[in-house]
Amino acid sequence: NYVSILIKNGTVTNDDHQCKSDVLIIDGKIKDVGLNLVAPAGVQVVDATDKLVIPGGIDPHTHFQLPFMGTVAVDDFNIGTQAAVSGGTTFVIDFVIPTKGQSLLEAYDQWRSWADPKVNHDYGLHVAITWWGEQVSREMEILVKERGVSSFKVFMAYKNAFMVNDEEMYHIFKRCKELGALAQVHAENGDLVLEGQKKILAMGITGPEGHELSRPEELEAEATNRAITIANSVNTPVYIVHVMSKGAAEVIRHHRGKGHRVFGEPIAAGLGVDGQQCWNHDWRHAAAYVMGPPIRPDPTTKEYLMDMLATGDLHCVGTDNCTFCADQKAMGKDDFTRIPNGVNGVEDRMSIVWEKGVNTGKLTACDFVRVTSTAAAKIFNVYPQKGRIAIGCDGDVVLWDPKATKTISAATHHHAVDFNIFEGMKVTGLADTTIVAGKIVWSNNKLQTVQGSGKYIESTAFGHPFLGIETRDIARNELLFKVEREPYTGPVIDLSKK
Ligand code: DUC
Ligand code: ZN
Ligand code: ZN
Ligand code: ZN
Repeated sequence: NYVSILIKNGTVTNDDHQCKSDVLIIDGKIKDVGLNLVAPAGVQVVDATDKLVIPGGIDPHTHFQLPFMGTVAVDDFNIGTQAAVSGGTTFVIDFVIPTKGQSLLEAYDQWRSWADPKVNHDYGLHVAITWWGEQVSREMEILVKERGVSSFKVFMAYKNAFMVNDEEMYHIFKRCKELGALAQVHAENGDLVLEGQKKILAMGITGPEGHELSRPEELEAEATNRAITIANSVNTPVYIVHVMSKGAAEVIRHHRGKGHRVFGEPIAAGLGVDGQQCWNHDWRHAAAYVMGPPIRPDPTTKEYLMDMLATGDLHCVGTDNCTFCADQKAMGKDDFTRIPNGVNGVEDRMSIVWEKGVNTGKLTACDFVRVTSTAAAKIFNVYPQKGRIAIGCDGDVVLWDPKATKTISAATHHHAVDFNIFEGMKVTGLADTTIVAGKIVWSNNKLQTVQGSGKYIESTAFGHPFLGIETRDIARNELLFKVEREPYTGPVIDLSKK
């Protein structure tokens, strides 16, 4: 029972093209894009004068209700996806994280059972590989061929929990190559993080400021270089999640300059704030900014990362949304190594990028769509079902108001968490109206979401990071999705060549 909507008088903005156009959505899909479209009987008309009509945002990195560091993240799949749509995001890719020794399929089923009844918009899943063996190798293939998983993440940190060593990483990347799946990495030298934590605690530093001191950016840059080196050794592309430092970004740029296929993901926290917040005298305030890898204290890091997005050296903006309330953060009151790592971001990501990217003149409106939506859709192979305004694409559309302003605050946000790391930041550029599968779920500052209405979206293994306007299941050689009519024939950014 999809609703039909005609969006009139807006400026349709894709990653590669911008023009005045109406957009007709019927039965959850975009049916027509063009000037002076006439509303068929019974269709709701929405006026988008002075608004950009953009593909719904895609957050490729969330951890809703993640069991982590002895507690569980408070934004669950219901609240997390409500926060998402209130900020203009209509698709997230969360991470299945099996424990060491656990069946990947069992963990995948676990995440599906958490998410399916709760999501207010579509979602996808990456799967973390936390151990290695025959069973893992077999289950990776089943995930790719039968569960729509096309990306696998390894952790180089969180020793004794999720971390894998170089030998395991080599085998996992090799398996990704065989399956055509994309390898993703949390890049920090986990052995040295542990030693650094012991060293800083031994110096008597137990507060949140000890977090970054114990894992400086060299440990991120070193691991980033090592991950790329191992990926290159098996000739498979690699995607670095949460690029937090200049050092790590430099490493990525260096390898890309040599023609290696590396993708980098800055996150909202890293673009919006700096790690000096961890020195705040209010413990709760300081602890709220503790995440891994740390938000760097160098206040120019965020502008640097934005510049790298503008040039295409970094690719899409995630959030690592993984939220813990004050009482949970307080588990680390006497020992920063016990502060649950994680920050908010899924609600504010789009506005942070507009404010820090477009309002500063670094990004065009098309760039904004690229880094908040289209690049992720292409890299994770759900394009153009997601990430584009064109005939045949999903009716996940946002009316973006470039002039609207708000001051971000925990008092008004839609997260379950009791703190917002962007508290007090004034942003200009907001999601005015968010449409999910042809239904308005956010307008006039009110949510009208339907819990459980979102669907799990299968992705397909790549073979190639950008398959154009057809989405093919390489393993089964089946055409899964094709736009009905080619909407645009101009140049298309090929991420593999950029
Ligand atoms: N970092 C975090 O801050 N939280 C969840 C997992 C991670 O890698
Ligand atoms: Zn991580
Ligand atoms: Zn290289
Ligand atoms: Zn993460």
